[in-house]
Amino acid sequence: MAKLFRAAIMGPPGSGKGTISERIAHSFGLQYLSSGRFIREGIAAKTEAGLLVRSYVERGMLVPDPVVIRLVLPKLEQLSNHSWLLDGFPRTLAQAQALNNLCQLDLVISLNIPYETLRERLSDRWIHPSSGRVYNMSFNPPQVQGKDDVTGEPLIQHDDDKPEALMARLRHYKDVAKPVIDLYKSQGILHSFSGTETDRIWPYINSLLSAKLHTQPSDSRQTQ
Ligand code: G5P
Repeated sequence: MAKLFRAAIMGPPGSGKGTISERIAHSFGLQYLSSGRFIREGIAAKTEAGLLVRSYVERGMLVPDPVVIRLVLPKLEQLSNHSWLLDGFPRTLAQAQALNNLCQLDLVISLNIPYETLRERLSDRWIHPSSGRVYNMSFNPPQVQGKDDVTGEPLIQHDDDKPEALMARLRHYKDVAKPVIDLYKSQGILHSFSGTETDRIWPYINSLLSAKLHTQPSDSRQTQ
């Protein structure tokens, strides 16, 4: 059996984690898991955990570690024989340590995107709630304005993309991500990518993953 491959993608709100994750999952056949999507599904289904976390998400705050760890780790345990990509988890050192107790990551992608770019993108983001498909009115607009391309159902905006929640999300991200980034840097598995356009960052990530997944020499790593 081919060696399993476990990766995570980190970055502030709107940095393109979801967009790039979809491309990675599509190009490399990794199972894609998003902590934000699990959380939103719980809120939409009004599960016990969903009701508990709703107020955090609406205020742009991180959901408490024990809650999000209980939500994400069982999903990973179910994928013990699969290669996967994890979007949005771990966000904190406690989450990274909990993940480390379950498995060792092979690679962590970190996205560095300027604040102004993030603000512009998120104020223009539209979502198809049941599938999680993401649109942006200039970058990847839907074929029909306000409608999902596949189902034709209406698109919505996240509560946490409103300006006050967005500022709080960006501040939180900076504070809690640093120790996580430092941890993965010290393990030699962190790869950082900077830029203002996903389409310009993507080829670098694509070639990094091609090299990793086809066991080419590790010195073929590239960053922008
Ligand atoms: P999420 O869902 O993990 P965030 O806030 O980290 O949410 P978000 O907002 O989903 O991340 P993203 O995935 O990084 O952003 O970016 P994206 O959706 O792909 O792209 C953003 C927009 O920009 C889209 O409209 C896209 O089309 C567009 N875009 C992409 N690239 C370009 C480009 O090059 N140019 C242009 N013009 N546009 C582009 O988490 C949500 C909440 O859940 C909780 C927290 O409360 C969080 O706020 N949560 C957790 N709490 C604790 N611990 C965890 N591990 C948690 N995970 C989630």
